[in-house]
Amino acid sequence: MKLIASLTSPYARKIRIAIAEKGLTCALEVDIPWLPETNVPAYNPLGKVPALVADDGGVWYDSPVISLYLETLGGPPLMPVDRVANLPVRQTEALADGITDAAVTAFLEARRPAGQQDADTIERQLAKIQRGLAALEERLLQRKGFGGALINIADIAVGCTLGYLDFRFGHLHWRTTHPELSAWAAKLFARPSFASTVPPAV
Ligand SMILES: N[C@@H](CCC(=O)N[C@@H](CS)C(=O)NCC(=O)O)C(=O)O
Repeated sequence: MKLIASLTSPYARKIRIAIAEKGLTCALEVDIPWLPETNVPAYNPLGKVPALVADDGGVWYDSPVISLYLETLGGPPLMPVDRVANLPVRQTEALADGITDAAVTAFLEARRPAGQQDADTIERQLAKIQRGLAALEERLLQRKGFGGALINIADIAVGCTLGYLDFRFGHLHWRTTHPELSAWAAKLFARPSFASTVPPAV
């Protein structure tokens, strides 16, 4: 099995952590989809990481689908088998991924030359991040979709979202305004799967 990933992608980090938590063996092929020489479109027509090449040659993307595929391979389950019990877990995962989408969009917009940036786009994405964080804090207070004693895919997705905010949006100081998430993330970030996948400073 081979994972096509960049080391800074929060979605790819989600899968790297899921693979580690499940104790699966997987080669890592580092590929940066923004570079002209990227090979990512050969695996994923959308040109995005992560993509996973299974041992049977099948290729899977995007990160929620790869997570589902990993569940078929054994190891500790990261989502409930029961479809009804699975819904709040996948909802929390989708909320976290959506915050990441907004953060990535805002980051890319803010990286454009000053005269070409659209302040409204950045503002709109930042509002999504703030509303999303408030919703995550509330869901965590209600323990909705989070794993509790056993880590699940929603925990991993939320951790990768918060890790991405640390990486690109340190100035938002999400810990100050979200104490429940802050205390919860401190324990999560100490796990070897998280500690070993912190994005490199670039
Ligand atoms: N929904 C996708 C998002 C993947 C994604 O947007 N990855 C970014 C890296 S952080 C990417 O490859 N972007 C390249 C591009 O958009 O061309 C997932 O969960 O896997």
